[in-house]
Amino acid sequence: MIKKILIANRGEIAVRIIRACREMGIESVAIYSEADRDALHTQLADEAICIGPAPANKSYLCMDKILSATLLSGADAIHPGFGFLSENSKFASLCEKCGIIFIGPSAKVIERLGNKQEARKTMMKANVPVIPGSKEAIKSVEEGCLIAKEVGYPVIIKAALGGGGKGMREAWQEADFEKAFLAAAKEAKNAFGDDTMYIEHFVENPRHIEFQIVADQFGNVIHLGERDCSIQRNHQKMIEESPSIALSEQLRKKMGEAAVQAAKASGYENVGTIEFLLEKNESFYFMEMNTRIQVEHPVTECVTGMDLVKEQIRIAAGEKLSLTQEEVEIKGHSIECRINAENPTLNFAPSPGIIKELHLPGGKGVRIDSAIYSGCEISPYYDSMVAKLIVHGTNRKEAITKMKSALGEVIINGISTNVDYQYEILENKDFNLGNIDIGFIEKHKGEIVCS
Ligand code: MV4
Repeated sequence: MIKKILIANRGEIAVRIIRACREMGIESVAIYSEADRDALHTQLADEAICIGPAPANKSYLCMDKILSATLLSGADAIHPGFGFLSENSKFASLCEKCGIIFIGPSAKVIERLGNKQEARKTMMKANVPVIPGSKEAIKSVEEGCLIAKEVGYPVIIKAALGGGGKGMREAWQEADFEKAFLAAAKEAKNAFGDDTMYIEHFVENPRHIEFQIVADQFGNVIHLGERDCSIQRNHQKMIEESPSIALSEQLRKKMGEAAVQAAKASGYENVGTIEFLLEKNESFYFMEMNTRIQVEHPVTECVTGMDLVKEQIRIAAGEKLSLTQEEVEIKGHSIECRINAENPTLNFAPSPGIIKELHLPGGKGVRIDSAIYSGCEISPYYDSMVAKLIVHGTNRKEAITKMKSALGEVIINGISTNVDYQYEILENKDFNLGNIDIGFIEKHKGEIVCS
């Protein structure tokens, strides 16, 4: 039994978790920084504890302060949300040592999957398709150069501890290899304190398709279908949808089985996401596994009718999965637009400030996950995502229409947002045809101008 949960996060995801707790009759404890005294999550939780100054490394990333707050409040468990400490194996391990339930997989599993090179090896052993590339970590530029030739150009050099695009370089021919390798390794050493590198063949113009999996403590694993997250800019996703129109029922089954296999092979527990690259010829490859609840989880909730945050809590409390794979039914089509405090006409520069006037849409099949309110301040210290607008329609066309209608209603005055930019994407011909891949934003930057 879990009676009280400390939420080690802020913003909309903290609010999302507080709501799940309330519905389940579980007490919630918020932590907040000095910049978040008036934040919605601080106000909505049953209790709130200030844990330090605005910079995240003085508050939301301080493991000792968060563990002290948990023990002080008498919470049984910590929900880490996403970002911050959510995929930090040391934090999960400290929770375990303090007798606090970490709502997520074990520290060991987080660590193993956090090393992308190790994860690759685990997947190869489990017969999950991986991108052709090096079998082991690269020991020198010379060795890397030989392996790149074997793998075949273009190649991509990646940091074992990377992710989100850091410590990563493409090399299109042998003459570029050394420079790319050294640059990637240097960036990795700076960002992660480790420059273990590996090489993969560079997949051109793929889609980013990810599968939601759910695993209990008894080895039961199911998948909840996929999300197409190809619409992104600088590794920041902008629009996510489920299902992906690129998948036939047959391909969905094949990729879903690979995702379940991936989770089983890594001893996974709780909810997680298997990221794949999907080529036009339907070849797909494991890229990495995310060991947290994700920003875009609501689109999966819309099409499956499940509550993934409640499922996380039930699993952490030792309950069995509430359904079997056969009972999972994908209904209709869901799209999420991330609304950010940023200025698309100034190269998406962050736009912090006070929201002077606010109107958010509603109605059938329209969902808002947000922590903003009229008069609230968007702090420059944290992520610029201020709301998620999620719609659910009977098919993709209806979902797009609904999203345009909902975006058209949004009023957020006082700061700049990407709402108009999102609207333009939804009007784009290729988007409507489903002609999308990870290069979409770059390819259409001349047409989607937001003037
Ligand atoms: C790749 C790739 C093409 N080929 N690996 C980007 C972030 C990191 N998770 C891995 N990434 C990529 N790995 C191979 N072998 C292209 C990307 C990539 C990407 C992947 C998913 C979504 C958006 C992306 C944007 C640029 C590059």
